[in-house]
Amino acid sequence: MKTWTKDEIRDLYNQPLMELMFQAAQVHRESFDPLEVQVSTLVSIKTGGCSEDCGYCPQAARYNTGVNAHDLMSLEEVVQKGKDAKASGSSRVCMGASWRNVKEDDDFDQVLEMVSSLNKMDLEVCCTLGMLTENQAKRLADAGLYAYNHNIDTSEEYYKEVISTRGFGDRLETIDNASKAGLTVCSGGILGMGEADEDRIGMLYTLNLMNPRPASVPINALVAVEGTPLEEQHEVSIWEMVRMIATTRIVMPHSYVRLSAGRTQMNDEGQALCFMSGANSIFAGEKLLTTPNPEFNNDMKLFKELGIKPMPAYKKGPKPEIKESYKQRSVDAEKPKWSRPDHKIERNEAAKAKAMAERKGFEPRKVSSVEKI
Ligand code: SAM
Ligand code: DTB
Ligand code: SF4
Repeated sequence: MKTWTKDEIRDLYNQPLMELMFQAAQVHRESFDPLEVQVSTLVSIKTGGCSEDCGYCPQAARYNTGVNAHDLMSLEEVVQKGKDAKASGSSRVCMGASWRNVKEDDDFDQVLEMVSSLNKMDLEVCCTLGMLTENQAKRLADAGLYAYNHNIDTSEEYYKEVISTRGFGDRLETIDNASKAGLTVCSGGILGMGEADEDRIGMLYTLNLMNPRPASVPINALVAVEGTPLEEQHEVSIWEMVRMIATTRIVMPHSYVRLSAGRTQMNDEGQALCFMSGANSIFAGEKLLTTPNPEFNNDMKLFKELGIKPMPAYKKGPKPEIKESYKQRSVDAEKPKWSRPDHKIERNEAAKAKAMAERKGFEPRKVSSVEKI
């Protein structure tokens, strides 16, 4: 498989858009049926109260975003969400938790039960739980997990301008841990955080160097949430999304390219251009993790108009077998040493100060799951 240099990716990215789209559409047809799009449902199994300072994220406890925080969902509730997702045509469920990293505790044991229950329903199961060790990844794989989502978000250089509480290197290590445990990796990023074209190119360069490459690459448009440091960012234009999706498709021809957050900002025609340019996966359902998403019926109407069908589960790999060993807590010999660079990012500090001022005089939110900041 071709590994692209940064110069080559830049040349691709900077082509006239019409040419880029045409090439991407051709490449798409070589590895995928362009009339099939994977439909995945997000379930926020633990919401808000997060210790991190990710500048884009409404779930960071330090910003005042009005997110309805809750502790870990019950197994029954997740099973019901899985049934609903399947009934509406999703072949994949992605469970998200607002954690910095996984810990070997009762909550993780419960997540493992959720994974095995959804696997038994023949759904492709994905999790996004923050940083994780190889042993933790192995337990997830044994429980029947198919994919692990862990975004690098942007280039290594721009990452420092968005997040101060964890390092880019730790993201790469987690991705490596997931791969070593046999999980497929879902990793991509966000457009519209103030990054330059060069950062988008740099992000694709890093993803293309991974071995194995991510099986799926989510391209999110920032959902600018009030109270976050990035609340005033301008919406990403549809042309930027199409350019990024087409370049991603050409650089990683065998990966699913996921048209992820930000679809409520796009019209049907814009989304059709994204599918034409190689996007072949979406998150469906009226909510992403905490922010709105287009209504399911609208998506199905658009699919019908375009002649697209939802893709069945396990099209690219076998369903993982469940191994009872997932129940055994690993005495994590390699105690994770995740870094905390803790440099200062002005806009993150300003958003935190604003939140503290706004909360003054009010009862602090009673959320037992709020982690120590
Ligand atoms: N806490 C875990 C972590 O950070 O890896 C998992 C959940 S986190 C919400 C998953 C991903 O959602 C982030 O890596 C980021 O790429 C994306 N995301 C979060 N907030 C977003 C926003 N406002 N707009 C677009 N994408 C967002
Ligand atoms: C991904 O790349 N995007 C999804 C999923 N992977 C976990 C999350 C989008 C979150 C958008 C903001 C929110 O709803 O909180
Ligand atoms: Fe949001 Fe995940 Fe960052 Fe926490 S670690 S603030 S949930 S993106």
